[in-house]
Amino acid sequence: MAGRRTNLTLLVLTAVAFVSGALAYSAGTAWGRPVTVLHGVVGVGVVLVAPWKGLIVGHGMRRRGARAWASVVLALCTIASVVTGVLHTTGAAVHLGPVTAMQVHVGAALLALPLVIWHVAARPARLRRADLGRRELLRVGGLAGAALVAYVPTTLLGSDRRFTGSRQRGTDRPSAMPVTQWLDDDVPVVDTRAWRLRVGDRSLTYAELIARDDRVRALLDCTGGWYASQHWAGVWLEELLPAGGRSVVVRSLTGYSRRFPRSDAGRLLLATRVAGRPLSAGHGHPARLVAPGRRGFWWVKWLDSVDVDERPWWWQPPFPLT
Ligand SMILES: Nc1nc2c(c(=O)[nH]1)N[C@H]1C(S)=C(S)[C@@H](COP(=O)(O)O)O[C@H]1N2
Ligand SMILES: [Mo]
Repeated sequence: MAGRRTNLTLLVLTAVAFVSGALAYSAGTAWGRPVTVLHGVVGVGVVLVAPWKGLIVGHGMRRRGARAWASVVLALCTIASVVTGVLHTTGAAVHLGPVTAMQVHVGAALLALPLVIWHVAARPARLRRADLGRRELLRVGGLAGAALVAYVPTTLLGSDRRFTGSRQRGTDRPSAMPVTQWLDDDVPVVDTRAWRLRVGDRSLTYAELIARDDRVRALLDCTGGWYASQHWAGVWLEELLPAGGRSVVVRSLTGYSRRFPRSDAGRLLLATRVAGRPLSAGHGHPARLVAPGRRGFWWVKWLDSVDVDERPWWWQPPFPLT
């Protein structure tokens, strides 16, 4: 493979890896499966193209010497991301000391992102008409086929996983379910006698909420790579909301918040209990949101307020920032 074609192929693979990775993080329901598979296949594709890239890098290093440090960091990030992707997928090592393989996977990719942009801007690969011809399509098809074939065994090794890539931990045993924060929230200690949940201009006490007994069995699937299914109880959000509005914003005492379509309120449970017992501090005491079909980061813990307004639900960062 010529150098220019190798670089173009890697660029396309990298772009698809970033987009499918971000989409796989958003996916909660079964439409996500092809996205996760695509993400894995693209990762294998990067590994297959790596030897050719190695040749190009060898030439470049001899010419540029020490100035190539940013490229070295980019290469290390890419290797770290691919290796941890394989470790998580196959289950070979889900934990790496204090961090998970998944955290390193995403962290390395996020670190690589600005470097990729810099790298492409510094050495733009020009597209030629022949790049979209029959021969190139055959070549790309061959690469895709080989990547797919190589990807299948890794999914068999990791066959106890959900389609999102997550492994079961603590189903029907809330005490065995991990306590997870998106980034840097601390578990707050809440005095339920003083605590109030504000919903619009209503103020609800803990006693009022725990008296409700709407139930749902729902599966929490954290992007950190685990999932658990539990029996949750509380009150459907719809029962508490005023009519109208386009979206509902659910806020935590910590400031963490997510916005939902108003039409989802009938499927969102404001939970005070799990497996028949009040929530533990770590799992959201006094009350948390249960958002069936959505990834864990939507399940706001330690509720403080709920408001309806006219903004569209997507008027928020795609992922939380705290
Ligand atoms: N307030 C608040 N709620 C939060 C988070 C957070 O950081 N802060 N993390 C979310 C994420 S990423 C997940 S996976 C679930 C984890 O719920 P658990 O700790 O009860 O397992 O809580 C969600 N709710
Ligand atoms: Mo999560």
